[in-house]
Amino acid sequence: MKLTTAQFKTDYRKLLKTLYAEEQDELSTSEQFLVLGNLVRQYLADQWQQTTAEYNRTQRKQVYYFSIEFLPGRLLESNLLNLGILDTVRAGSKELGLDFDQLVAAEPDPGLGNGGLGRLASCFMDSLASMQIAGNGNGIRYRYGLFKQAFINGYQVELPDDWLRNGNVWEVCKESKACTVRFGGNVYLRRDEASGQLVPVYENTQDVLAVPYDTAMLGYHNHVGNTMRLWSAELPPQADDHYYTQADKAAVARITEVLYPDDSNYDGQLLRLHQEYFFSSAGVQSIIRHYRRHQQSLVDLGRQIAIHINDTHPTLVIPELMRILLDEEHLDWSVAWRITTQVMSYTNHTILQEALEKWPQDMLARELPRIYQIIAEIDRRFRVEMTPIYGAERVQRSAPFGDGQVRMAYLAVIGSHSTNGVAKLHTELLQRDVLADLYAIYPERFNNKTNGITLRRWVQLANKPLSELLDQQIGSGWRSASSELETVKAYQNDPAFLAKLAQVKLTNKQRLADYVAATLQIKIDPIALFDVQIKRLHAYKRQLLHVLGIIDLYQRIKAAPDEHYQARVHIFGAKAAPSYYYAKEIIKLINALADLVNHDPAMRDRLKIVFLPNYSVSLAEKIIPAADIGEQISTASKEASGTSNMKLMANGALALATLDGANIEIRDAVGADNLFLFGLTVDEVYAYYAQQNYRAQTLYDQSPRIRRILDALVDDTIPGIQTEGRDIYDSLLRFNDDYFVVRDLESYLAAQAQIDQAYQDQNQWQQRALENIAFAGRFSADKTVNRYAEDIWHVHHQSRPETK
Ligand code: GL7
Repeated sequence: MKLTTAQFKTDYRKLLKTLYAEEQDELSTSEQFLVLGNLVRQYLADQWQQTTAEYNRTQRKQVYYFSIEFLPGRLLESNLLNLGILDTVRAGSKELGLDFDQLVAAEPDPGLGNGGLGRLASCFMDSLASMQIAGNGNGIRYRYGLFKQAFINGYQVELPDDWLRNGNVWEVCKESKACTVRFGGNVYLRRDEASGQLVPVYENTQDVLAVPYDTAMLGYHNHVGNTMRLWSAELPPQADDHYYTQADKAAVARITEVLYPDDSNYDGQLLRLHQEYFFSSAGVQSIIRHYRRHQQSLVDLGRQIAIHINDTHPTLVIPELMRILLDEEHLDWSVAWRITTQVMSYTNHTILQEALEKWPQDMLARELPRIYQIIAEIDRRFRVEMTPIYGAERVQRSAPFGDGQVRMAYLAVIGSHSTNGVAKLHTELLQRDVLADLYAIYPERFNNKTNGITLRRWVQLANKPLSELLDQQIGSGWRSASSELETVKAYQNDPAFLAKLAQVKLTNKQRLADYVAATLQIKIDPIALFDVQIKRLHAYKRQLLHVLGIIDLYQRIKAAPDEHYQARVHIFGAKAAPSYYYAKEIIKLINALADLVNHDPAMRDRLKIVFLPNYSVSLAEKIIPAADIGEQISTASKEASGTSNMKLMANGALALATLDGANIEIRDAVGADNLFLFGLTVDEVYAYYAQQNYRAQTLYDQSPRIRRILDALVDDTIPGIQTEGRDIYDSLLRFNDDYFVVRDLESYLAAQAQIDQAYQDQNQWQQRALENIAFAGRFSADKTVNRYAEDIWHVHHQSRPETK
């Protein structure tokens, strides 16, 4: 859009007066943010309304991305960037005497997700709009986001995230578009006298009103305003013969009160089932209601809409759509089923067994009786159709019902036309292992869609110094077509450019150092190598391996203090699920080790550990541009894809990585010389599983170095971790190290030694950084969503700035 600074200033002053009736200097920073946010809402209104109108007028195929988590990050700056008025508003703010960066930081960061899965959904929302795809988000408006993490005496404590306290400038409540979601009660089918059709009769249900809150998702410089719709649970309007109590109100509000803080872990709570059906049902109802306003027949539904199931949490959209088609639209089962499978597609995000959702059949029958009947019929027909072809055993292993449970991933594959994994290796493992039986039955449904990230947030906004340098060197075309980043390779042997790249990194490291000094009172030197590991705390992600590497360095410096060591700062960001005891012990270990190391004068600033509390999208934006090394060290096969690996790469960090998830494709893109690989391969891990011959204790017995490192956990080297140190030590030796930490330790240490060596040659290091930046466009979410659009959703874009 077009905007001058003068116009902006006038608009700001006027709105300030309307909203607050006060002088500018009376306002707090967060009130100033609210004025600016509301103004930007006005600026984007045209674009948003016109897109919606255009979608209604042309009846383009709509994609609905159903996800129980979204992590959009702060929206002020990204909306300004996408509108094309970021520089104008920054300059205008300055002239108004506002501290723009402070206003940006005053926006709450909506924590409506746990980690990669939720952030991926938000990268996709940004890319759908930027790629001119008619894409809509559908999720839950949690009253409280993921907990805020604090450390007390080194232990994680969880504080409530009251993100809506000052309201949310971006959302619009659409009360008139509310729908009713039914839970519990009884249901039976009765033949309607007049029409002769079977209709379900519901008794004693608990009805919940789903109220939608819409937020605009803007495209980059293209006048597109898509919608993310988040549902909130309320009491239905009061009936004349019934009065609600305060307790009724509280019971209903509970459904959308909090996000489940589990990451890659299935939580079998009843409330979680209610959340899943709540947003699945509300979403499907509103889609069909909207569709019906413009179309006569539902037979073409599959050509007009696509519903995407982001992990199994929204899988109940399948029986819910069947319910509407059968009970409300009175279609035959076979017609309804054809439409449903045409409309639905599913992404799997993990192979961890503990994350595969299963609901007890009796629970589903009690809580969602009609939905249960429909799933039972899906199960019955699947068995009837497939048993003659594939045999009873395979069918029993792959049907929706098994062991008294409903297996949600199986239902998702059976009730959709596409199932994809999120990296090549992950898709292979789905086909070979986790979903092998269904792959045998429906091979044509399986496909890979490697994850991607939006470079608009992760480079343009998070790393302005790098963005400006790239503009100077290769022009600004990369900002809309990320493959143009590859042209920067032409400067690989240009020492002046490499020096500038190094300077950019130093600037970002200084900025992070200032933040660390201000928040943790730890002084770190930007000249040191910044080695970063940022992700949820999980045994399979192996923060412990990183810690053991630090203990080794600490012991080496203590033993030979006068040797030369590459100065290092090890930076962690990680939340643990509140009930994940082992992960919390690792947090305590990292903090205790940090205390020891950071206060030991013998380290002479050659080793520092920084564990930044409350890792979140906005903290990631500060850390990633400052990283020299990004650790992606999961046990091979366990990390489906990873996405911070892509963000770090785009910011010129070199990966220290196992051959897992998307690391493999990053290696293929940048070449093995431009990252540091170590550790077991998937085949080696699987061979250990098959042969059951892994013994961590033997490795400990054979290697003095491993022994010295592990012993530090239990010999009081690290004060304050009596229980934690012992538990962790036991997890490795007594319980035989589920994630092969000990097995990979020496290989990890060797890779770290290579890194120290490589870092000495700064010219060559910057060449490697450049290579990473150059190929980051391959992992742009713009490309990923285009592949979904073509292969899975079959939607046509108006025009596509970027293709495969
Ligand atoms: C995850 C995977 O663990 C992660 O590897 C992947 O990058 C992400 C997005 O596809 O999905 N699966 C999962 O359950 N969570 C993830 O982050 C929470």
